[in-house]
Amino acid sequence: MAHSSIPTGAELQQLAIETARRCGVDVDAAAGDTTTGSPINGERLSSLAWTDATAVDDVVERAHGAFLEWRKVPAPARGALVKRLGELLAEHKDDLAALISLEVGKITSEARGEVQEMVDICDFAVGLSRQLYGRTMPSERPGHRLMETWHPLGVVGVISAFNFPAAVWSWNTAVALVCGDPVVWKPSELTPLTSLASHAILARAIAEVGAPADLSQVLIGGTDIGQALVDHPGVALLSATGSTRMGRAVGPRVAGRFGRSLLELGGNNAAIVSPSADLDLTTRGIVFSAAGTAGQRCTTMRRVIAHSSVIDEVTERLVSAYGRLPIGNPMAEGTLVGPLIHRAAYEAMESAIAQAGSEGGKLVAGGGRTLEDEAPDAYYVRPAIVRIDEQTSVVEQETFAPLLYVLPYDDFDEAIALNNGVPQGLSSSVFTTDQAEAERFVSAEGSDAGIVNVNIGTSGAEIGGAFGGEKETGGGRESGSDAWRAYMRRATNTVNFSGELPLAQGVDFTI
Ligand code: UN1
Repeated sequence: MAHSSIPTGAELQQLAIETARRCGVDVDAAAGDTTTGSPINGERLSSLAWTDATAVDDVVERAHGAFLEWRKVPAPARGALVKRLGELLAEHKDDLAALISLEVGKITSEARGEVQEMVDICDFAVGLSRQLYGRTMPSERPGHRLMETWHPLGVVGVISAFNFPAAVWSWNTAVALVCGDPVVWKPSELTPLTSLASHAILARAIAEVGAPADLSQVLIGGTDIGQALVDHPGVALLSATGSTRMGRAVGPRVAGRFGRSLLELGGNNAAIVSPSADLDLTTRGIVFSAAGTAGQRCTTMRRVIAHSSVIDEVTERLVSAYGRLPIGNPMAEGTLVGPLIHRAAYEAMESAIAQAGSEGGKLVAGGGRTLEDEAPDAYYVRPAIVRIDEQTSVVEQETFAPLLYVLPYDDFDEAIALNNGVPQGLSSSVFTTDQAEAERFVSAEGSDAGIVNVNIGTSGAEIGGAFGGEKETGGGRESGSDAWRAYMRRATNTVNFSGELPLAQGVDFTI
């Protein structure tokens, strides 16, 4: 279903410039000759100056200077900066959401949701600033105390992807700042305005509370900058979100210099639909996770594994819901599916559909472009569903587009094996009202993903939990729970107040 008309390039450019200015971006100073388009109409949105890898040494050195100051500030006082950041993000919620829609093509509600994640992680990090707990352990020696303390780690490099251009930075930054670490950010080349705006809002908070200006730096440019951060010995933690291919290049290089990396890579997330599932709820859960964000979340549902007794009904309900999805201008009210980020994403979707066809799959909904007359350079697609009997090689790949495979199973062990039978391990769900099935799915013998849900879809995680996954997803955890530990270094302290020198393990070393 086509929805609402597509705005012109001039309209979007005007909105982008005004909005970035309101967030505090010096648009004239940032101007340059590298253009970025909007996926809404495929036309030019911004022309900005790019920097390159030669800037990285100086930027990391300045960040290190800020670190030397910031690590001395008590953590609860560091929390005051993040508190102010959260307030300013809430004030600019509509502005940042507009920039996200303009650069990524997210519908307004989801773009606002992304900014809400930023506000939420700030709240979380402020609380965390008083809870960076270490343990004390009983020492085996009399008159000794054994404990651990957590200290700021150093400069954190953040490489983020186009699809969550602001929230992923904020998960890292809010937590890094309360942990005592400065951040150097290399955002996606596709989302420079959202990045400059987010950074400008933090820069304002930093100035207001009198924190070191170099706590936050952003580098607008190409992959050479990311590579320089990966290799820079001054970057203590490299937090990278993107494709598995990118992670495969980043992980070993950071490890090679004994740096720390936090990787959040591809997903190929499945939902199991059991015969007992509430199919109304299941359908809604699947459609949001599979077609929402035009299939461009790392948590997007890409596979449905449905019991053979319900697979036909589940498929029919999905096909019917897909037929009613309003596709179009993401900033228009009522739109649920915006454009794909670019032509390559569309081509990848089409080629996956073709490959699925050759591997025995049948396209039962969607596929192909829509609105190409109105917006020839934009890539609006109809979210697609492919029925396929086996988990063939195309099903094992992550195609970053709204393409959902529906597969059958007969017994629950087989469903779990299919869920786990892909290289990625980010998110997973089971729709069931059978408690034993739900418990098995979340147990050690169940889903092997980092996110394991019951009766909700695979996407849209809250910030309070640790976010990330296993296998080719990279193993990193960001955001809530105890993910903060990756941003600090732990020291184990043994303090002797006995006046004697008993050795551990009963060792005798009398001189
Ligand atoms: C991503 O797609 O990189 O759970 C992040 C979710 C969001 C974050 C997705 N909270 O879908």
